[in-house]
Amino acid sequence: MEHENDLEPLPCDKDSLKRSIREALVHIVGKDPRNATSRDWLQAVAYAARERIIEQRMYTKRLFNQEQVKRVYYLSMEYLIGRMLVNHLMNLGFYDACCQALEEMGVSLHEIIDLEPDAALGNGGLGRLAACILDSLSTQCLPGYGYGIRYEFGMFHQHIEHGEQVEHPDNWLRYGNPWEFPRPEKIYPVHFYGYVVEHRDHGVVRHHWEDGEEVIAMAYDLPVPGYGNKNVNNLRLWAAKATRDFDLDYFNEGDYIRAVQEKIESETISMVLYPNDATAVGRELRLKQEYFFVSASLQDILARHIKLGYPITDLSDKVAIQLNDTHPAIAVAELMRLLVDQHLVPWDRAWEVTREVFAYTNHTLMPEALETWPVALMERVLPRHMQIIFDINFHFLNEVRHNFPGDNNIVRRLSIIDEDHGRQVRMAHLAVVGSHKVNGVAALHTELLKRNLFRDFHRLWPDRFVSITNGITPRVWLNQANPELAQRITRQIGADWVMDLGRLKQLEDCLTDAEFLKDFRDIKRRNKERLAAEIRSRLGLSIQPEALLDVQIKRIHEYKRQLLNVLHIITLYNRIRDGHAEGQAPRVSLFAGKAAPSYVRAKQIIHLINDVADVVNNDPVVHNRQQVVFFPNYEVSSAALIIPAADLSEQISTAGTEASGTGNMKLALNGAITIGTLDGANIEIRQAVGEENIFIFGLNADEVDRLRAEGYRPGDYYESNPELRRALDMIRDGFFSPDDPGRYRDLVHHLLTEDTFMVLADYASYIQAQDRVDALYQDPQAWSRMALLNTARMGYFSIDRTVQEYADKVWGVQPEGWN
Ligand code: 26V
Repeated sequence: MEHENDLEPLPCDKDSLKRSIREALVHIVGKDPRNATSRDWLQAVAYAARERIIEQRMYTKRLFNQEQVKRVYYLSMEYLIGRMLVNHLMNLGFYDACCQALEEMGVSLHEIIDLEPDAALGNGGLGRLAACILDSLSTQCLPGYGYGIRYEFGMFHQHIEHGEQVEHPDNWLRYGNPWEFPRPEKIYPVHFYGYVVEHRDHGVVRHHWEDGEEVIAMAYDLPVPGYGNKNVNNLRLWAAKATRDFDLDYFNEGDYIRAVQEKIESETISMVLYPNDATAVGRELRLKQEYFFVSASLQDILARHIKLGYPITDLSDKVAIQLNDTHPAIAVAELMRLLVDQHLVPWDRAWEVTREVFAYTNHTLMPEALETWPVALMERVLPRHMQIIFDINFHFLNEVRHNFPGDNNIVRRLSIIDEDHGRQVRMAHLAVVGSHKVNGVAALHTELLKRNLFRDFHRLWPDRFVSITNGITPRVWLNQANPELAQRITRQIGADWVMDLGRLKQLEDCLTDAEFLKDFRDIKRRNKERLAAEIRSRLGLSIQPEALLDVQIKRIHEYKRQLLNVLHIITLYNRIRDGHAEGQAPRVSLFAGKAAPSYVRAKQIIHLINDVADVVNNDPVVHNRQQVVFFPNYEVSSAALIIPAADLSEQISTAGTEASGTGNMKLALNGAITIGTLDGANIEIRQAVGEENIFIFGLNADEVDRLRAEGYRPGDYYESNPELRRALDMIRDGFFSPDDPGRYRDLVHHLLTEDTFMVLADYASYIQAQDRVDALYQDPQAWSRMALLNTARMGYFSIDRTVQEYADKVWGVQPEGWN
């Protein structure tokens, strides 16, 4: 593939990096090295890295084209990729050289790392999973492309003011983004509104979508380097641009301001990430965002396919598309439109191709998260798609009738159109019908999908459903986040674990190695000190590094039950004040997480945590025996700081509600012990680490269902458990909110009467489990042995295993050369 115009690959030794950094500083950033700021140096280093990355991207692309590979496209509204500098330097293998190069120029890499803003283009688990999958696709040399939206504003910044969450815009592009390559020539029109005209062409009915508005999608490429190889994949994010900079009609009429206003309105499509996690929003702008990035991505995928000379009807030989939840599910109708209306493929053949191409991952069972769009809205915004969905549904329901003759109820239940709630398009149904595989993200989750949400679909097409348990990337969540532990492990068992996490099993041999165990403990301690320093500088609070660090870090949601944790904290507090906690280990309870701005009860939970923290942290009676921290603005970079320091991992959702969880895996990998329910991937974590190495409590999913069916009465638990009653009374009566004693009356009332997520039912069992945690922590040897076993047994939860399962069971793609 050599060509006379090819470059000499840029060398990656220290001196070459030094030269590149200095040149970038002067030529690109435009600064004199004598008075460059830390941020200028950060930009310069990023440019030096990206020069090398983009070369490898070019060769990767050539190789994939030449080898005529099948590509997998991941369609996701969210990518929580966080900071990129350390990741890229480590994956490319010149982190150390870069560190030295900078040092010789009088700059500390460590000091500039924190200046990089997080790319927070996602809400939580779903977005972070997408980022881990991209890392794995590149690392495993799989031809994988991400497609998403280049939000101008990502996840909001959370400030805590007087104990309450306040949202601030995330202007992450303020200083520019050195990792992205704008592609002003990669543009596609995306159409909205208008109407459909039918006409006949040699006896065939054709559809024309006319009038309405057009927005331009422009590509920005973020190269995704693999670890330890030369493979660099691509994440393509779309930004909305006005079709013409100004609408000439208005312009000519002299209405200059109106012309500019329309430009701005069309560009709002990619302006902001919806900050909802687990509640569908049903707003027109959200639908437009979904269609905008799906349409651009599919046009781009088809253009590549055709440019490479492949016939359109062979699409599924060369293309697999994964739908990350239903957010991109309109792709099913869009691909049908492109095939039938634009490429004139007959309907039946187009439908075969479509189903072979798509697969759909479901990430939640929460009913309020299921996306539905009013037929009237869809008809107005996407008139041709609404027709196509009706046609898909017509053919599909015929198949249902054929399979279940005379059963009209099943037809109604399976229909893509929900007729019972004012005619809505059920996006999950469209996704299932239009895919050849549907997967849940953990074993229990897939079982519950088959049993509940997709019960009828499972009866119809049992083979369509597969379970693929989530995973996490060891590159980010151990190698980068916990460098000391990573190096110590490498010294013990070699470096292969970074790409083959199962190797950590060998650490079991160290259970009796006093020196290794001591190092393991000391590293945890230093990670806590690092976190403590950050907490001191952010919050002015000094936490005890010898205390048990108990963390619950995730979105704030009732189903995740931060309230259960708070009830335990209050119980401990009461025991200390009563003098009933003499032998108790000192404990720091740390929370971090954002609430959806419109989710009133979740915001109240944040307020309560901060109110309880205020009381506990300022009570001289508990001095240093118990502390409570709300760590503000949880994001990928704060996760990387907190996780390596944690002792105890709170995974306490009501059984049957958390699809998988991935924080549970990150924490266990870093030697935190889990206290959790039999929910999501916790079940598989228990299986992996052994039930003696995890603290399981509470009702299981079947018991939750049974109790609910029998008639759950939370008041009974309140009446019969004095410690629970006392804690709830204190919250209700204003003990933690003396300035506003009624603040939590409604919250407690809800717990006593409805308690949707059965906090009270699991309280007693949770407290007992916490007592066992406390007892174990008193025995540092036993604790670190158990912690080490958690680290050693996390191999299964590598994202590389997850991605291999997708590649084999769903996509039919293979690794392609390079190593
Ligand atoms: C829904 C919506 C509705 C429209 C507005 C924006 C929006 C954003 C996100 C969602 C659903 C989020 C679902 C989600 O994040 N699920 C999490 O997925 C993780 C990865 O599979 C899994 O580990 C978590 O258990 C699951 O909660």
